Amino acid sequence: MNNTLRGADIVARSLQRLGCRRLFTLSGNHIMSIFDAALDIGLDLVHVRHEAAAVHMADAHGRLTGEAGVALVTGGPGHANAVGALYTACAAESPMLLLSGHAATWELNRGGFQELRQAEMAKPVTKASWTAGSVGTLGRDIGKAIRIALSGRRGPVHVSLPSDLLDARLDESAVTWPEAGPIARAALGDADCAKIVTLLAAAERPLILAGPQMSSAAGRQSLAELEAATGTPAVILESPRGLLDATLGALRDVAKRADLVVLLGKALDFTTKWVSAPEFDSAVQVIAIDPDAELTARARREKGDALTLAAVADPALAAQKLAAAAQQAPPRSTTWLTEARQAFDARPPAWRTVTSNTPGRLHPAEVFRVLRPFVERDPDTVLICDGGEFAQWGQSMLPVRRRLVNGVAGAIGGSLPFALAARLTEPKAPVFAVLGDGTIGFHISEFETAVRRALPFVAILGNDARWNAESEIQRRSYGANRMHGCELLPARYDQVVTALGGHGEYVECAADLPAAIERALASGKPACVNVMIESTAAPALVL
Ligand SMILES: Cc1ncc(C[n+]2csc(CCOP(=O)(O)OP(=O)(O)O)c2C)c(N)n1
Ligand SMILES: [Mg+2]
Repeated sequence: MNNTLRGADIVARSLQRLGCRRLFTLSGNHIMSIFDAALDIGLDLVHVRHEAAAVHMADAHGRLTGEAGVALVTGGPGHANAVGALYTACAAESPMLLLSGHAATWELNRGGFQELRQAEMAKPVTKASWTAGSVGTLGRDIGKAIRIALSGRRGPVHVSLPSDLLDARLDESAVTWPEAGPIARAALGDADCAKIVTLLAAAERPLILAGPQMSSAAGRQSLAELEAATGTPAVILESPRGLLDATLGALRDVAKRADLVVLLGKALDFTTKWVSAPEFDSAVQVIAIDPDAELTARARREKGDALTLAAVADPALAAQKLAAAAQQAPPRSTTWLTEARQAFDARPPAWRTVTSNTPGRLHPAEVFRVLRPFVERDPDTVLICDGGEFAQWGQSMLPVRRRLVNGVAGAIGGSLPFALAARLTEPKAPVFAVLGDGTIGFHISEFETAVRRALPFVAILGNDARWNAESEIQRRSYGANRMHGCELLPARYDQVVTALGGHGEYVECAADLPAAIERALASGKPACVNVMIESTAAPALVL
């Protein structure tokens, strides 16, 4: 038996050959063979408290490193728990792989233990999803899955692994190992590049709307270079609030005046309002650059003749090439760019001084005025913002350098797993997570994971004892006397975190907040600063 390997060994070693050092996982009958295989090759198992957290962590790993994050869960219910979180990774175009154990092939259609049509279930939230068919091809499956996750428009891939294939043995010489190698990226053609530079120069008020791939630190840098080289304001649309993204100030006013919009790896979707009237000028022209031909085709269908040019190309490569080409062209006036930047950066002066009207509660602006210098203290800080009204204030008032948000999926709950994954990939950088009290309930048990793994970060919790984003919808749509079903208790989440071995702070007045954050950082533990806040609608900025 010395020269044979189990299917589980082939899976673990294939991952290792492709550069994977860490699995985000939750144990279960179907995958214990992979846990066993991981031991022999030193694959780090980050074992978590809910399968969705494992997926969120693999998602964050993918976004932060540009390498595929890997989540490993058990079959049936473990897989079902994981699938929901793929929605966020899919919308964020995050390269990651979900490996799920699966009932043995000989059990299928016979009422096998935890039998489920897993690949079908994951299909709508992945780029590709399949069930491995033989022990001999497991290595190829892993290689193919990671390649798909990292190619073109990136995103999650799922492979189900039947337990009998993981237990089966194969002679080592018969194993096909996956090849690590560069992923081909479609370059922007020279002619298209020249044409786009000319169109940008000819436009009076051009605007670049970029997609999720540009939201990494490197992506933001190259977008800033493109903006400077072309004199064209360039923003990333990464919020389901679209043109009303709290981060982007009065973008909506800028969009209305644009005469040319370049979609740079940004799907023509609801967040862009399909670049149509009344949000945009009815004569606006559109250029679509996207790695996915289906999306450039969709832009063509939607925009018809208003689509001046469509190119299938990697957005990051295209940004670099366009910037380099534009640097050779005569510089354009900076008037429009200056105007647009002022609009993006504009915040009401009242935010500098606003305070709460309720004793024992802070206004969200008070919280973020205090937090800002902490986030700015270290340029490597990773800032994580969840959804909900409180976190929108954070998105609007905190600097964006290295930031993870839930993304256009608009799903709440991922921020605590994101924080753990960020701490693992960035062992030295401070990590802050901003979230609401409803949201913290989704994955609060991951504080135990963080304590167990010694992964310090600081969660800034805005506690208004309600699911306020939904309360606000009720107020707007049905009236202040019809707000119900969204109340929560003003619970002591800080004490939950303390009980799990972390550090808790409870804050009811702004003057106490700086010292509380300082103590949270100094504790060296995963920490929760539970700040009691006034329920306040998310900021909407239109000048
Ligand atoms: C997975 C998921 N479930 C439900 C929602 C709907 N939703 C969006 S924000 C929100 C309220 C969040 O409450 P909280 O975290 O307390 O933040 P707040 O709005 O109160 O500041 C809800 C329920 C969602 N976006 N995603
Ligand atoms: Mg709340």
